[in-house]
Amino acid sequence: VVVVVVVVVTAVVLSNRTDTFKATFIQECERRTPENTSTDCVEVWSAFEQAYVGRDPCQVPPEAYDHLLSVAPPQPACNRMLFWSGTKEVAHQVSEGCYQTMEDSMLGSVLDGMTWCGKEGSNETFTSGCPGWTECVNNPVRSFWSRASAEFAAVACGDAVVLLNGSRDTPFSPTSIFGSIEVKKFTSDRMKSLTAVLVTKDNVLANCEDESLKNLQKELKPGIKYICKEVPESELLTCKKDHDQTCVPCW
Ligand code: N1C
Repeated sequence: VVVVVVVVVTAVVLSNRTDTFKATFIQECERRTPENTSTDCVEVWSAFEQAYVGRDPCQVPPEAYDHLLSVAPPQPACNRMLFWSGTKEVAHQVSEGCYQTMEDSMLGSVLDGMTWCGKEGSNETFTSGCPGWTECVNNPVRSFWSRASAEFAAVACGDAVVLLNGSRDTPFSPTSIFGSIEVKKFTSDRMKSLTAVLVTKDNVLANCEDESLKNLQKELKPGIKYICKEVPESELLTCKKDHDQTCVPCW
């Protein structure tokens, strides 16, 4: 009897794990999808779980999400695209209501802050005990952000912005998603310019003359204009507050 109870309870707990994550995913997807579009959130969910369910969580490459990205591609907003690296919090404070970050896309908003993975021989989605960001390269979470960011950058158009961290030694890090993936996906037929905003806190460690920014410039295709500005974080936030919802650029 005890064994049966344990087995049943375990099964219920396990399926609840998948169920909660799935329910949240579909609910968020529906909340974020305008009614007049053809997006079917149940279909989006199955495209999503197909990427990692039943697989070794260290063997999920970015391409596993190809189908998902074709079912739910990010929509570009020309002249309002905002990228970031090492500045996630301030980037979202500044972009709110005005600029589009990856997290403003449907998939980005649904999955931001989430952890998920599968297991060989199981059809469950696990939300704990999953490999960390650097534990293995091909983990489900890292591969998702790599693949989705590539798509987001590939459709970027007009004048785009990236907020980089000027309180770091290397504001443009070649191993970051921005440095290793997004920059390489920008195309000059769509994108006119990239403004790199070096956001600094109390300790200013880098300015627009920084070596790492020369590499950023080199990575940009000819035809994409490069602009660099140094702006203290406090100034950005004050400006945002003063011009709330009018969307004047604060750099
Ligand atoms: O590696 P990063 O920054 O350069 O990645 C940021 C860059 C942004 O421009 C986004 O478009 O790549 C995209 N992106 C996300 O949108 C995102 N949301 C949440 C990349 N990573 C994202 N995360 C988590 O932030 C992710 O799980 C990982 O742990 C960090 C990467 O942040 P970073 O090093 O500051």
